[in-house]
Amino acid sequence: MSSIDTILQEFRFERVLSHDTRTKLLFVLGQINGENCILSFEKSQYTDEDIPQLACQTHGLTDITQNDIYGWASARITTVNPDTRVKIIYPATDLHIRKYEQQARFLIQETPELFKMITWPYIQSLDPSRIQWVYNILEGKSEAERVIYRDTDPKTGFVILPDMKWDGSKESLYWVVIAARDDIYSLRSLTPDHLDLLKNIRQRACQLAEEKFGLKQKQLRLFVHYQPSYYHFHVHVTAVSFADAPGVVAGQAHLLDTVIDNLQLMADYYQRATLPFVVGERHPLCIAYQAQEDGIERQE
Ligand code: M7G
Repeated sequence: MSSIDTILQEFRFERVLSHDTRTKLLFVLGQINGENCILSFEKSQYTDEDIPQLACQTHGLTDITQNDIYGWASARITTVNPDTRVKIIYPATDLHIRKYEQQARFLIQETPELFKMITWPYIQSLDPSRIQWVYNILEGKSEAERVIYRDTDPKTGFVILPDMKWDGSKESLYWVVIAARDDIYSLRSLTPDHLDLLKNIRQRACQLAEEKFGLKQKQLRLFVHYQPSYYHFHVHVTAVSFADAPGVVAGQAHLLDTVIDNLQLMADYYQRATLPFVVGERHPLCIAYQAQEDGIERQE
C-alpha cells in the first residue's frame, strides 16, 4: 500500500461526500491512478499544551467587529500540536462511498424472517477482504504496537486497541475490542455460549480504562452496533463524557450491559427479537428492504 504522504500528494479531488459543520468532519472523494480514494479531515480539539499560547498565536484577523465590551473576528492560529486528523481509505469501494455520502436515513424493522431473507444473504455477499484489517490486527500484522491488550484464547479471547476514530484524549476515549473468534457476525449471532467472551471484554476493558485514565466503569459506555459496518464481532468502548461520539445513537448502539442481560434472561433473544436499525438510503440493505416492501405493495 502507498504511504499516506504519497496518497495525499497524488489525490485528485472529485467531490464532497459529506461535511458536518457542527463536528467539523469532512469526507471527500477523489481519484488516484484511476481508483477511488476517500479522505477525511477533522479539526482536532486544542491540546492542554496549546491553550495557554492561543492568544499570542492568533494572526491574520479579518471580519473584525466590536461593540461595547464585545468583539469577534476570524483568524488563523499556529498550534504547536497538529490541528487536523486526516484519514484515508484507498482504494475505496462503492460501499465505502455509500457509507460516507450525505443521504436520507431510514429506520428499518428487521424481524428474524427479514433477517434470513434479506440481511443474511447481504452479509454472505460481502467480499471477505472487507475485514482484512481485522485479521491484520488479530494476527499482529498491523497496529501491533498500538494494541492495549491481547487475549489469544480461541473462544473467549480478544484484542483491545485504539479505534481509528480516537483522537487520543481521555474525554473522547474510543477503543475497539475485536473478538478472536470469527464465527460471530453480529448481535444476531449471540447466544449464552458467548457470555464468557462478553463478560471478559467488559471486565478487561473497564479495568484497563481505569488503570490508564482513571475512568471508572460508570464513566464508560460499551456498546455493539447493529448493523455494524464490519461483520466480525467487536465492541465499542467510549467515555460517557464523549456524549456525541459517532454511532452512540438509538437505532445503532446496543449497550453491552443490556446485551448480556438479554442473553441471561432469554437464551435465544437475538434470534427472536425484531432489531431496528438506521441505514442510509443508498446502502444496499436499504435498497433491498425497499424492494421487498415495494414487492408486497404490488401484491396487495
Ligand atoms: P462498526 O460498527 O462495524 O462500523 O465498527 P462503524 O462504526 O464504522 O459504522 C467498526 C469500528 O472499527 C469503528 O468504530 C471504526 O472506526 C473502527 N475501525 C475501522 N477500521 C477500518 C479500523 C482500523 O483499520 N483500525 C482500527 N483501529 N479501527 C478501525
